[in-house]
Amino acid sequence: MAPEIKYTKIFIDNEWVNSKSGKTFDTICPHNESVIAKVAEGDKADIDLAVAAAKRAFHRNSEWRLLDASARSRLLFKFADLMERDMEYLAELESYDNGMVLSVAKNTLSGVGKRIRYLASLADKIQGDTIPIDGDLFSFTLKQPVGVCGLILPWNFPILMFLNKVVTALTSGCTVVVKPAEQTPLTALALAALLAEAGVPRGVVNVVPGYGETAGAALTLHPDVAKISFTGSVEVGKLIQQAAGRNNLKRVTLELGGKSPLIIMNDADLNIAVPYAANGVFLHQGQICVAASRVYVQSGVYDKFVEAAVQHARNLKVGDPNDAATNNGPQIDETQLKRTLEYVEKGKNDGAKLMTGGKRVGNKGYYVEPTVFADVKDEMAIAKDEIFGPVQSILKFDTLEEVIDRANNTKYGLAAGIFTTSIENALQYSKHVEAGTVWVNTYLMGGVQVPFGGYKESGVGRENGLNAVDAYLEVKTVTMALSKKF
Ligand code: TXE
Repeated sequence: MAPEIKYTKIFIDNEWVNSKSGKTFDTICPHNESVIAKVAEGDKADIDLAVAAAKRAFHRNSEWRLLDASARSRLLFKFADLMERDMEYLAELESYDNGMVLSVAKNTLSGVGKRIRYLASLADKIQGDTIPIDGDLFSFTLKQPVGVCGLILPWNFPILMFLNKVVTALTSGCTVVVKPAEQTPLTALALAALLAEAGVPRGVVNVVPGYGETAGAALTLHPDVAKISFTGSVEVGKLIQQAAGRNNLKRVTLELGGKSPLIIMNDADLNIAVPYAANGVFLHQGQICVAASRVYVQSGVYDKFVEAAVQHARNLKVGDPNDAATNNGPQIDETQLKRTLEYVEKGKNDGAKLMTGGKRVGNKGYYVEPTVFADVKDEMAIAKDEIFGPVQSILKFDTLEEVIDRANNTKYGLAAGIFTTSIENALQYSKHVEAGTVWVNTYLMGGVQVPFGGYKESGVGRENGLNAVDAYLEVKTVTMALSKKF
């Protein structure tokens, strides 16, 4: 049975409102292409109202600004409790709106309490320094929240992305306006309701569903927004930096795409490497920014690896996200379905060997077969571009030296992996590969405790880890004259 849809309006000042224009947009179920709900379509006028609310809530005398830092933590701990209470419902809603396989949604959500509590616990550890400045002076620093933050979310992991950004911003003492992706607005609205239930004061969290070119762009151009944190495509990431440069030099954190190289050495244990490589690119139908979308296999194990990878892909069951036996659900929308199938055609035309998959499954819902290409060459589109679909591209290499250069020959730098039993190989690769995350003999293993972000065009800044809050803080130096040396 479909989960109940409780919230479809814009959330401003802890109230549910229609869009100023009265417009709505459809959110579509990727499994069967049905309209799940009509959602209020925010644009510039609604963003203006939401930013004004967030600005009021950030006033120095507001309830939010006068809260003790430890009280901010406690409030977010309460939010974690509420999320855990509603875990089943939220997983079902995420799966319904996004097409995420239900077991994957449940698995993703099983760690959210820990994630929120880790980030929230940083609130009263935000400390400045006292500094031994020259002269009869005393200097100290204050770390202060940057102000109103615009948080623009992608559709691939809507709940997780909401938490990484919103919880960190609130922990830092900022107020926020969230613009969820137009494909997946529902869970962000459900989480806003839980934050209000946890006791977040009016205006601290505002959620405005709508399109990127309207609502999203208005947020990036708003003079009262001090910072944008964005996860999405490189193209839009660049637009956001340009927008920041054109108006008030907003602080910008960007988590963008990738074309992550996974290296399989001759000495790797293939029993482990094959399933990790497959999971790395097929989990969530390949709609993962760190997807292992270039698999470089050393010549000594190349044929064996390809054979096992093809077998693995063929065993994956594509189907209804609610079915317990399903491994792969649908792509998010028709655009991503077409994009994936177009890349399959490009791969074939460029001369890569299609080993399995490559076709749409059925004609309702945006399903694609898990696809494996062998004999892929570095210059082919399927080796260069982020496909964001279930397409494994396998390339051959001879030496570690050679493959490090090839792995780095990309505009991206989000993640990388290596399977090897040699510590030497692992360390050389980890040092020289240009990527924000490197996995050794594993893949996709993450945690809120570790920093996450990209080199090169994969992004700017880091999320998570002990320094997660830094991206939402300004450092203020205070210097005082004293009558004698302090
Ligand atoms: O991303 P967009 P799309 C990559 C992936 C995918 C491609 C396109 O390769 O195939 O991007 O996906 C908002 N000003 N990733 O089109 O457009 C938009 O409304 C302000 C990687 O969905 O970048 C949505 O909320 N905002 C990725 C968000 O940006 C704008 C996750 C992302 O949408 C805007 C998703 C504008 N001008 C896609 N235009 C990852 N890094 O995990 C759009 N938006």
